[in-house]
Amino acid sequence: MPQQAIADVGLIGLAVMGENLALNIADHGYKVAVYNRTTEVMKKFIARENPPGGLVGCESLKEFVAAIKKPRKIIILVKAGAAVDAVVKQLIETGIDKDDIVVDCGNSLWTDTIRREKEYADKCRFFGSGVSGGELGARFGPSMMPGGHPDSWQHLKPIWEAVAAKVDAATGKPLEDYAPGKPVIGGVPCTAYIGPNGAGHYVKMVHNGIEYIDMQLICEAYFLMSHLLRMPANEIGEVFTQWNTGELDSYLIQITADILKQPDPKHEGKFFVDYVLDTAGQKGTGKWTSTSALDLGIPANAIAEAVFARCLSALKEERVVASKQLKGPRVVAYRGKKDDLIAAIRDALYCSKICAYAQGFQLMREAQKEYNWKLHFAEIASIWRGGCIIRARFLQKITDAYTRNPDLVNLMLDPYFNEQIQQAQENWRKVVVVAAEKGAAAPAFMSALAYYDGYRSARLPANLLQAQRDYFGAHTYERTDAPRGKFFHLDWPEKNRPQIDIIPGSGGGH
Ligand code: 2AM
Repeated sequence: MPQQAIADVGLIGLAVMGENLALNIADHGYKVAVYNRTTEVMKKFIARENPPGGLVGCESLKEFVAAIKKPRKIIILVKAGAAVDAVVKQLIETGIDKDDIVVDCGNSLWTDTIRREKEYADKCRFFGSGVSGGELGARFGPSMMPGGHPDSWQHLKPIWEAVAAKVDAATGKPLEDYAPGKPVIGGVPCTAYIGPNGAGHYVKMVHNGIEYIDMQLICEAYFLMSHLLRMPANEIGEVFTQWNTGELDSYLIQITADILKQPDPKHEGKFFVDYVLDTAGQKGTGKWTSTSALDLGIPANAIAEAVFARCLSALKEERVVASKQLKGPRVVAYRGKKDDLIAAIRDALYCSKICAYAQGFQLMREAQKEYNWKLHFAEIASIWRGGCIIRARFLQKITDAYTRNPDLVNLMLDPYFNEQIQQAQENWRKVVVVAAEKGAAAPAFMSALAYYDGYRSARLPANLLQAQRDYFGAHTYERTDAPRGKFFHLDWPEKNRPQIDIIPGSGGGH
């Protein structure tokens, strides 16, 4: 049992992310006090993993609090939701100080972080930090998105910068030389102060929303190659390996190539992926991103489509029944040149990915207005270059785009990305046409294209929509021949009006 404050930092919650982050921090020369509600878990961890003196195992919160140097820096890595509040309250009851910094590193809802910072303000300095990179990221370098009071950040910064993933300063490529006890030296850390209160958790949530659509797009590319070209998994894996040498170079493409080439452990000569049931789970961050987009009125339709694609996949039994009753085109196989379609699918994936990121960044732009943050988009893109699940060569290009123009309204309007879409859009359209013609579901490719075409339309059919709203609900409309902000209502012919009571201005809520 530690007798005095010897630890530089404390960490509560020794599930795999917590354990790995503690080891990562210890690798950088910090002494970490660790505590877990179930003491046995902590004891096993210490017995298995105590790097030379780096961890201080604590059996009680009292011991834990006493072991940490003041002002204490306490990281919480427990399940998002009620457990975070439970732990903070226990720490307060145990006796932490008002200027101790309590950092929630879980996937918390940003509004909870805003609420917690206020709620615990007279008891401690509550801080929220997104952490991305899965188990391996936590162990050897995640991307970290800290949000809270800037004074608290000054205390955390050296630790965050030490443990975060590193990228090469010149190329932006991740420096991934993983070895326990031998942290990567040099490079630019994948962490930067995001903003006050819930900003870090918000940006982490959008990161996850983008991750949803990134994964869905890859899955659609695989699906089209598999269904239209009848390619076996390993051959598709080779295509992904090839794609990973160009603009699409990314962690998700790389692991997809590995997964597709993986033999099945139970069936000789068969591929693992063919035995995985096609129903996707989700933990909610994609839904949160989409809900936030709906709340803020931002058309993040491709991100939402990725969430719905998971929902649709989960209706496995219904789909099996429907597959026998709802008929599609008779001929499914593609009759054109295989290599041409593969190249077109690559372009569809690339263009859709640009749209997906455009939506994610547009959403953050709107959120910063709502919550009074000043987000630094080049920096956000730059800290996603390494450590996190969406790390990709592409993120250097986004960093460059927002460095060129920090006020860029939409990523697609950046000259580089505009040019990229121009070069690839014919193929993108071809893939959407082929998928529709052959009856192969490619919702994210299609939805991203609809976003692109909608965004570049100076005139959309909302003129008719607004006229409809005025007709049945007296919702008023603006005119093309009058200044913006001036609203009109037409006295529609009485005989055509529905027989309902209309309260002007409130309408039927449609
Ligand atoms: P446990 O080992 O005692 O279950 C992920 O669930 C991590 O969060 C685990 O370390 C778990 O501890 C911890 N955890 C979950 N709910 C908690 C709570 N209400 N209080 C403290 N720790 C909790």
